[in-house]
Amino acid sequence: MNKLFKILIALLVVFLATEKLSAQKLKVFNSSITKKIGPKKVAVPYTDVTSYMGYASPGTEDEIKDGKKFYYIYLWIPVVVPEIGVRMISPAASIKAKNIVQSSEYTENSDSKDYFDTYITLERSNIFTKQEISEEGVANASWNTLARNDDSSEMPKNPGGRSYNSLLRYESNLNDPLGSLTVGLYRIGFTTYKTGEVSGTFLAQVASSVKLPGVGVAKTISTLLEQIND
Ligand SMILES: [Ca+2]
Repeated sequence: MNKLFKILIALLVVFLATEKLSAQKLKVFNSSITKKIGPKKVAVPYTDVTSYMGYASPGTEDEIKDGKKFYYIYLWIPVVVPEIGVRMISPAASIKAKNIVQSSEYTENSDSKDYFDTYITLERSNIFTKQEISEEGVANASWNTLARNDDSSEMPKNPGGRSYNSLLRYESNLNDPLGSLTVGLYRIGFTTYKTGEVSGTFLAQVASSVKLPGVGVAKTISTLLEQIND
């Protein structure tokens, strides 16, 4: 190998490594609230962000809905909130943050290069107290979809260069009993936009402009109960 060729290879490696890093760098999670700084309107970041790192493997979906294989992450919201933000990126971006829930599925598959075109929903149940949360209670609960998102331009592109990652914000609607952000059990539904298998690592974040003391984010009801009954 001649010297020039070696240098070119080295440059290519550096370029690809940088490209991958920049492709997966998450920006601050902004709320829908803005404040005026001089003549500019600037979005105010959420102050409470909980991160969940997971891995979805084909054939382990929780439900097939409208032909899509849906996976759920349960969410306990401990206080009344004005707005909730949810975003998801696949493959999981590496982040430095407080409040990271790392699932065992993620730990076991963190080397995986698989990723999927995310599609997310935020759903609220008719369960409003911790005491009502059980496998059976959740199986019989009714769920109302508050918001959904497929692709968001606010999210980093996937390693293939496509804007396929998801972000949603939902503001509480106090005029609608089904649409207000009360204390209660919620879930983040996720699937892949195209009908097919969901496979790969992901990072999901739940965010609020008010503190969520005792928030819970878990793949299963038993893990959620362990978290919120600590
Ligand atoms: Ca998508």
